[in-house]
Amino acid sequence: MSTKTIRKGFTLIELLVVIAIIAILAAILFPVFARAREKARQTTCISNQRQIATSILMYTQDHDETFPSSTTVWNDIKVDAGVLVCPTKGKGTPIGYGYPEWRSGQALGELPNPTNRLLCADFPQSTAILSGNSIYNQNEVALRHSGHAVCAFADGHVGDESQINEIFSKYDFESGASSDWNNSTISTTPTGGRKYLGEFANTNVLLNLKSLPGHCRLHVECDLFIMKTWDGNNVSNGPDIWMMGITGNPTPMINTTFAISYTLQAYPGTYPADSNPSRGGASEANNSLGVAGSDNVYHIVADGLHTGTTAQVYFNTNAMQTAGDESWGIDNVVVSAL
Ligand SMILES: [Ca+2]
Ligand SMILES: [Ca+2]
Ligand SMILES: [Ca+2]
Repeated sequence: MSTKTIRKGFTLIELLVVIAIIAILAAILFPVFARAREKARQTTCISNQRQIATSILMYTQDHDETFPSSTTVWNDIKVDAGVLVCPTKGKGTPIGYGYPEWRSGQALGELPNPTNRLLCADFPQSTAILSGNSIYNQNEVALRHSGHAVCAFADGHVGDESQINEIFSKYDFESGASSDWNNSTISTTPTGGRKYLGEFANTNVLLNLKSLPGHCRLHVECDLFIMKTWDGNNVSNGPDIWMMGITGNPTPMINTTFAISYTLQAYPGTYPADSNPSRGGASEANNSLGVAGSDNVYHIVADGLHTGTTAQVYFNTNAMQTAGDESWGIDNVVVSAL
């Protein structure tokens, strides 16, 4: 009588193969599940922002077609608290959305192209540095939905964007100055190795912008590097005035002085009206650039009235000493047409 062994269970190899297959399937499927979940959250976010946009537009209709102030917008629009939560950001952030500061008090009729004028967008934090959930620039829009931000626009439509249309020019000079600039002098900071446009003493630096979208004003931001012995409001070896403006406008957007080797400067005020402590209002610690003979970095923000498809922004000084004595440069220039 022959006995045939009947196998029970699996061999170790079979078990390992099954485990390997499960692991491979899991590796393939888990990212798909994560993407599907994120897609669902994004859909909720789009629905939230559509309600917010509708509420902002209803408020606008009730207030002489004027957009709400960025300081009161979240109270002005009457939406359920849950609508203000971006599901990707989570309930820990009660207001997940930001309102563009530059929309404050603007008239609906002023917007040349409502289809690309922002009303609301994913915002990185629940309490903004300046005022409650206001967007001041591109960096304050959070690209948290698979590299995109959900944004609502002034015509009521909602889309997902990787770039805000209202911000069209950004220059960091890391690979030189583009032909938009009349001067291509690039230097590198001793500390941090930042490339910037400069250094200059009495150079009139011009930025020529073309093919601008329809707008009523220009918003310009830059990091201004003030280097060596600036004399501020001192009439001896000064005043050391720095200006930024739009060519053709009667007054510059910024007209101020900076001091490193004198006690008083006009910034953050205007020259000649204001006297403030030297090196005050800087956006970084003293000497963060490591320039021999001291330096300060100022984050300059200004708006100027402008219409038309081309514009020229100027950055210059008034009767400075030589670049060996005192100099300046600019970095991270962002221009928005609003
Ligand atoms: Ca740079
Ligand atoms: Ca000097
Ligand atoms: Ca001087």
